[in-house]
Amino acid sequence: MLNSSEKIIPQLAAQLLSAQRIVVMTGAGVSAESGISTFRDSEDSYWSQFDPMTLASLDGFSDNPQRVWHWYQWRRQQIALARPNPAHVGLAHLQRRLPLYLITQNVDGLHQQAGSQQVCELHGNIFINQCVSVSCNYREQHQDNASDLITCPQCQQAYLRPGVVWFGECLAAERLEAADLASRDCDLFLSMGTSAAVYPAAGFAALAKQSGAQIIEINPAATPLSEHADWVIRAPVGSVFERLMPLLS
Ligand code: BJW
Repeated sequence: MLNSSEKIIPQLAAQLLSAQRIVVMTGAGVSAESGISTFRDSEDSYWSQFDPMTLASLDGFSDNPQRVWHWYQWRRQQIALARPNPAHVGLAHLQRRLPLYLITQNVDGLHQQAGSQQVCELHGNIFINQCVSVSCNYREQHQDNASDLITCPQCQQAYLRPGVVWFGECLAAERLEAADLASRDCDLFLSMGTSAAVYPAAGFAALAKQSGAQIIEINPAATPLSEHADWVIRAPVGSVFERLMPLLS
């Protein structure tokens, strides 16, 4: 059901206050108002400009590690300048007050910067480096001054790569399981700022729905989830939180 009337924000506030277990799934649209590009939805988005398999797959990295590393360096610089917006801040506030489990596909760490303590980072974190070799478990926090490719200091054989999940790669089992369990067990599932196109993340709303949860989508554009959602709020998520938070504080 599409509902963009003025009443929708008070209704959302009431749903949040009465829910027993809330799951929020965020995507790139939640960081768009912090100035970070999305992947698919506009001419400026990453996959409109660059080939995803060249930059976000292990094959792409193997073909040209330098190209991939530099792209991630450029994104790290953009992200380092970004600040949490009203949606990140509002969600952190809600997490302190309500039984809210936060799942994000974003790798930018802005939820944590806004004060969210527990965040299930499904696609990893761009400020982690890890050894590309599957037989080496080396991981480190990325240092700002590391602009060139780094050889793994542990195995000394392979390059470090960003600690994000690329196409064709499995998500970390413990995060996948935690997100799966929370989605099956919630009574309110909010999907915000995601095109709901990338699996397995896009499948969690369906798991929640099968368990009887209400599904609410916040996104200015239609997605494959829209027709399955109980309500859709067609607005930028920052403006929704600016109107929502005064009703909850
Ligand atoms: C706003 C807004 C505002 C804008 N307010 N909203 C089942 C079916 C079909 C395919 C598959 C399947 N299972 C697996 C696959 C393959 C693949 C996949 O899903 N492909 C699809 C594209 C078809 N999945 C995988 O490969 C995953 N791995 C996996 O499943 O492993 C098992 C396996 C192994 C081997 C073989 C097969 C399976 C891994 C997926 C990894 C995704 N990685 C990326 C890059 C991460 C690193 C990085 O950041 O560089 O993750 S791709 C990119 O997409 C990134 C995002 O997290 C992800 C989702 O994007 P998101 O967040 O939804 O952003 P957008 O841009 O798509 O949408 C933004 C939305 O915001 C838009 O709707 C706007 O309207 C909205 N918006 N402003 C509110 N102000």
